[in-house]
Amino acid sequence: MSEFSKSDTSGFATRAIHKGYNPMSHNGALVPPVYMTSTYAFPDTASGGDRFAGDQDGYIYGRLGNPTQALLEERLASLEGGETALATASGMGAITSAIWSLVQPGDEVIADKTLYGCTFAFFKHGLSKFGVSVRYVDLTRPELLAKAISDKTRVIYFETPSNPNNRLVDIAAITDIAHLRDVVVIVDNTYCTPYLQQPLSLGADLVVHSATKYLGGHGDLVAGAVVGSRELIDTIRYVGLKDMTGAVIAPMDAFLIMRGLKTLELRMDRHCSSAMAVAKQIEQHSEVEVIYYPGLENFSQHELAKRQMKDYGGMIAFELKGGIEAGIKFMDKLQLITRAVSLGDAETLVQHPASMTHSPYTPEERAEFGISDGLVRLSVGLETLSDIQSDIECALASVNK
Ligand code: 7XF
Repeated sequence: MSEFSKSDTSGFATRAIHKGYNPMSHNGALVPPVYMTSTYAFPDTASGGDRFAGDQDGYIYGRLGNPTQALLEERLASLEGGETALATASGMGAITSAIWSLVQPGDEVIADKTLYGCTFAFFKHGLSKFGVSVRYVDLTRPELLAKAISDKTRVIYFETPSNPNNRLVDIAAITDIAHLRDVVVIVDNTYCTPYLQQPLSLGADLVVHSATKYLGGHGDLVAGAVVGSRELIDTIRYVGLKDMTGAVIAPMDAFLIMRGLKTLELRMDRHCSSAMAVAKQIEQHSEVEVIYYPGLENFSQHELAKRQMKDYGGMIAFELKGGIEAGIKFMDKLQLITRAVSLGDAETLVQHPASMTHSPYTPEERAEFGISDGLVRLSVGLETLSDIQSDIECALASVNK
């Protein structure tokens, strides 16, 4: 097969495995080569100058691009349904490169009330320090956005489902309001991956990812990505990344993400089916006060989840009746499930948002933004389901002992 026969009408898994690569152009190598180089030779001096001036195609220097990275970007763009993509050194590299490219002093960003802790910290300590104000609006209620948006608003930013408490934001409803005012909508699609949700098809302008999570999928790298129109991505690459953050992805990490992408569909199906079973198990347990999983019938935004997501993901958040003490006891009793931050790995991971991923928030901010102290976050992995479930059962049983 040649790369040309694999157009965008191919299925998701086919594009995740083949998109943009023809072995026959690479000595028959089945797997794309890794270009471990920081710089590129110019055929002559004039060509070098022409490339810098943008008058000639061709690689210049590793901070501006690399062929292994370019192939990953082509695949990510195809999977998200975007024109093009930029891979970065981390999820925070993607978020900061995008936002620094879009704002200037005096502008305003509107962000949802629940965000990953370091995204919140960037808004609070980064943007505000340089004259960009951030207004936090509960975007689960789009009518509040219509009231909050102003002539100063340049960017609307949210996660759906949100980290850590799985609140959902109606992407189409938000973009309808934002686009009346010419505001760029950025959606963090880390929890879903493009297999479960494609924000660009619902009107969003940019999608950002922590590729550290499901896209890489094996807990062995830190990386990120931004996907969107060529106009926006070129600005983010040549201004935000090249001159401001320098958050360049390493070629080997680009290669490893492509290896992960080959099994993304398979892995996500398994994450989703196991998480659904685990969520039902936790929901019916007598020690459990509240559980947030979009696939449960009792989840307050279940109808939106059905409409917006292909399946309900691998992330569960819950609180035990005994609050934070019971939650910590539960976590410490787990034998198989690993106490660690991050998510989307083969290993099931558990963490305590208030003291870990969301510790950049003050206790008052956490209370205001719905991140309760007793919340436990579970990233359901790919182990044998009955082993995950019996570990949870034993830990829950020992909470009151
Ligand atoms: O820079 P990173 O690759 O770690 O990505 C930052 C990031 C961006 N968006 C979302 C929704 C994320 O979850 C993350 C990273 N979150 C990890 C977590 O929540 O466990 C980080 C561990 S402190």
